[in-house]
Amino acid sequence: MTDLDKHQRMANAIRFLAIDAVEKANSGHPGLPMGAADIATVLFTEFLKFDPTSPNWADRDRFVLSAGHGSMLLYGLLYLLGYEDFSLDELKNFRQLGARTAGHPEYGHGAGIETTTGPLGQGLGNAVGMAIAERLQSNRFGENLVDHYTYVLAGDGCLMEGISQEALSLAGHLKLNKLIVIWDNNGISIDGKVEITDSTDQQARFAASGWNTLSVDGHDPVAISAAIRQAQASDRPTLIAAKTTIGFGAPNKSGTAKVHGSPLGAEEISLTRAALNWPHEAFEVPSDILDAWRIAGLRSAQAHKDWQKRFAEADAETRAEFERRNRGDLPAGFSKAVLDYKKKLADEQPTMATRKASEAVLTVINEVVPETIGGSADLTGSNNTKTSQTEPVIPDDFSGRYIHYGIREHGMAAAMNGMALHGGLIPYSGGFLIFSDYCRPSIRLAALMGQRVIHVMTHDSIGLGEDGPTHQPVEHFAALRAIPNLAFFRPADITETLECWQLSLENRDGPSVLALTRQNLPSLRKSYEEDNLCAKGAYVLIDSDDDAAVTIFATGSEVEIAVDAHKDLSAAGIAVRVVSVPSFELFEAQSDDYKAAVIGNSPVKIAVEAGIRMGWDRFIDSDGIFVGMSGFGASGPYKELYEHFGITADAVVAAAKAKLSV
Ligand SMILES: Cc1ncc(C[n+]2csc(CCOP(=O)(O)OP(=O)(O)O)c2C)c(N)n1
Repeated sequence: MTDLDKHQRMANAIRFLAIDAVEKANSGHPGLPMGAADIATVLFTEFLKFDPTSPNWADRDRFVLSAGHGSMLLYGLLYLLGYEDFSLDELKNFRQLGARTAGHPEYGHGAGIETTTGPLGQGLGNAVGMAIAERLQSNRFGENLVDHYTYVLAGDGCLMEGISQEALSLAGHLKLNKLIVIWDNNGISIDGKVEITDSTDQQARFAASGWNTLSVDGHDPVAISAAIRQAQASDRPTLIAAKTTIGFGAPNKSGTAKVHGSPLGAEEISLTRAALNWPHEAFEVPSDILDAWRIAGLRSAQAHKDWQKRFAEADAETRAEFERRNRGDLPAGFSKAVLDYKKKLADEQPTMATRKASEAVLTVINEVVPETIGGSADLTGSNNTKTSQTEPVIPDDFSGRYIHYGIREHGMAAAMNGMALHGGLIPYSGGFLIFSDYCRPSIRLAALMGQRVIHVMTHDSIGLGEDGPTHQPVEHFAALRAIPNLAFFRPADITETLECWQLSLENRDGPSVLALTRQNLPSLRKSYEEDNLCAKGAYVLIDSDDDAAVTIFATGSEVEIAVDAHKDLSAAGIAVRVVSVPSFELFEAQSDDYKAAVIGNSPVKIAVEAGIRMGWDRFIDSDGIFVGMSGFGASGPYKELYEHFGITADAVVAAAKAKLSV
């Protein structure tokens, strides 16, 4: 058997596993795996550094299938290479409930899947983050311990999505030369030929952002191999445009959108078996080819051993620190630093905007948690995310801890997911809360994947004032609270900001968003409490001796309004409680008894929040009083806006009195 024969049979094994699994599931995409099988075979048998027996080896090369609909390409590879989680039975269960082989690759379903992909372009964004993480970790721990490539297989769809522009321009700017994107350039998407919707010169587009670009026949293993070798030697990230035929080998359907999104069908499959000379049963891989793949699975075993040796030779402190960061444990000094600062705040009672409070808190955190990587989407001075410890990361120097992401919210959030997935780092961002819409798809994926990324989102309401309704979040609290497994925090003062930061860092299995104000807020926590009161999501800030006639619930900047209203109502002889609600999600996680006690039985329940009512009936019932927004904001000084929209202590007092008929 010549090398070419062997290559083709190995690639055909991928093709037919995909064909057979899609046929059995009666659902899925055979076209991409068939078209990209040659590329994948070259990449995995000649280049990728990985160890199926140790799939989470920290210094493995990362492979991201950004075109997640071609999931059978990845599952087939993982089975052929000997990853334990991907047995032949798993492949036969493709797309079935409970199988590791979900419709799109799902992070956490099985070792070997580096990220969840499916929403096109996200994988490319994640890969940029992985490549950034590699450079950062390599800078910190040395090339002896961190020295790997990040490979991406992207389709036309990934490159058409807007996120690709943010991702590629950031990667080009940072000169992420160990990022290699292979574009499955098959000219076909679902509606037909790509040329009916797009005429971009992709290579020119990447080159314009500082990429090295190559083009190659994606069915010629020698040419693919040469291109990857060239890419590895580049001082810039590389795009390899690999011309392929979608559904390669299917006599009637290849090169058309017919192989996208539906099984080939029995007749076309038997014609394809004949055309590719693959006379085997469904799911049968001849033993010599399976052996060849399993041998390929061993190709980095020695590299892994060598790495382990180098790791063992590192000093004990480096080893412990590397392992701690990769496990995701916070350093030993973290809790003490938080409590010490909380004591100081209780003494000093500072008044400041929560964005400024966040900076003060971050200065404490960044001192003791060296794995945080800050950043902002060009709003550093507004988001207050840069502290004295965080020098900028620049193209030729990754010793810093702060990334100027540029005006690229979506690319930033996707890259942060990639950094978190890579391991060893805790990324946090800065942006305006209104532009959570610009990165929501990536935030959602962080929640789905259970990744610890922290988004600092400032200017969180009409309280931002003059920038007006385009910049004033109204529905965003509700929209972010709606994402499962996302912790959305709206702290009311500096102590709550500290507590919410602590909770975000301790939330290892999901993302957090901190919604922070532009306007100053007083300290509302009057005494030192060792317990993190925000951990319960809602807590009684001001209790009432008598059975309270009124309970006021509020978040963030509106807790101050609730406290003022409490004063006025108390002066009028009305018993009032105030409940601060920094996080709906954490509140829901408490016991029924706790929740019932916090909500209480006051005949009048009022919620105050400078956003829409959605979600608040949980606290105040449908007949409760909501003091907040019911439409878009307006441009003007913020105090006037609060008056204009009736979000004031006077309004709360008047509404309470009216309801009590006093
Ligand atoms: C953000 C997003 N929009 C739409 C889709 C639905 N979708 C899945 S695959 C696809 C076409 C992708 O074309 P291409 O990347 O060329 O893949 P190929 O046809 O080569 O398999 C579309 C529109 C998606 N998965 N993600």
